[in-house]
Amino acid sequence: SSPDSDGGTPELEKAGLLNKTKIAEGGRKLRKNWSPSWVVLVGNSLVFFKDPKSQTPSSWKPGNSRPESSVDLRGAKLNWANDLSSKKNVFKLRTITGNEFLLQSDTDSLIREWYNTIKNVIDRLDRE
Ligand code: I3P
Repeated sequence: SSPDSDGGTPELEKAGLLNKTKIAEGGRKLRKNWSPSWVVLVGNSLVFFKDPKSQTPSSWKPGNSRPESSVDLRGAKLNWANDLSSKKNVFKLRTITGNEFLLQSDTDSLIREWYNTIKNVIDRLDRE
């Protein structure tokens, strides 16, 4: 059965530090503002926290820190987007509500892992 088939706590799939910028809100283009973000993939959601390095150690314990924002992956689209940035290793996540994010890491293996993991969740939700 799937990890959350009993309606219990969703399984944490992945967490780590990525560079992030939002580039659209409800289809409306935004000015880029790149910043490091602690990204957590849990259940059907991608959850963004402030960069833990910019906070005191006690303020970023999982139960303790409030997410900055969270993205529902159901119906989302994921695409490599190296044409949308001068940075390398960039992908774009577009939610069903027309919010668009770029996520980036200088580490090739790390960004590929994130891309594949998010893609798997989106594909699983598409099949439901
Ligand atoms: C933006 C900033 C971004 C850059 C963006 C610039 O300038 O340098 O880092 O995106 O390029 O407009 P500002 O700080 O003045 O807003 P990338 O790093 O992703 O290239 P863009 O306008 O070509 O997207």
